[in-house]
Amino acid sequence: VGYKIIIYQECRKIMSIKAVIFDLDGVIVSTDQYHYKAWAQLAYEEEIYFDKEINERLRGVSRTESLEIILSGSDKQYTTKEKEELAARKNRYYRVLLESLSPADILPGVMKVLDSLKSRNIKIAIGSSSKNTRVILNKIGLKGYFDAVADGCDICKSKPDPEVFLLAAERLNIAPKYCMVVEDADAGIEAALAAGMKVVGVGFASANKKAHYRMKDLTFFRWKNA
Ligand code: B16
Ligand code: MG
Repeated sequence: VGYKIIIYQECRKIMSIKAVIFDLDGVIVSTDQYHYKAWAQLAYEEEIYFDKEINERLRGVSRTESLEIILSGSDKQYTTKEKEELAARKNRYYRVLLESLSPADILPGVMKVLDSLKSRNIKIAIGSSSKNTRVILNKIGLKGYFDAVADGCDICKSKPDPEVFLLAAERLNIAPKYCMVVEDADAGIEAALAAGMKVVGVGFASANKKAHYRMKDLTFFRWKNA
């Protein structure tokens, strides 16, 4: 029944899994600062207050929901069409910033964990809210590397809804209870739990006590065969 995994920080906990579903932004690659810059530019142009604390609330949340959070700081009423233009404008700024992305931006410990999973025949997938997932995977040289990709283009309901992770599991043909999610966002932790999956909180979400495992980054992963 898959491999047993012992995670370094909590060696007493052992579990069987057949697949690991990775969030993208903040887990595989650090695009946070690009999202921040692009939203900050938009907020500046629209004369809406925006800071790093507000930005934290956008982590793992879809583009349209992120825009709603930012617009809640404005007195102006925007029409649906105007909101679409704002979201598209932010994405244009973001895509320009993504141009500089390269394999060097893959976060510490990621490649080692991915390779160790592959060598143990544990399936790997991406479960991301981002509609730019394919562009990002391409830029960091991981296009075609995952057994399945489910992203913001495939789903109707963004995290904390479990849809993206359930879709990734379905594409892998593995039952949710055998899947483990790696997430950096509180919304993603909620989504993984709602999907009935195990979840590792990394980075920002390493403070989230609802996660089954928590670690600063993926360099803390340790594996042990069953
Ligand atoms: P896009 P993840 C999420 O990606 C980001 O964390 C979040 O900040 C962003 O708003 C969302 O993707 C949508 O991104 O504008 O590229 O469609 O963390 O779920 O991989
Ligand atoms: Mg994320």
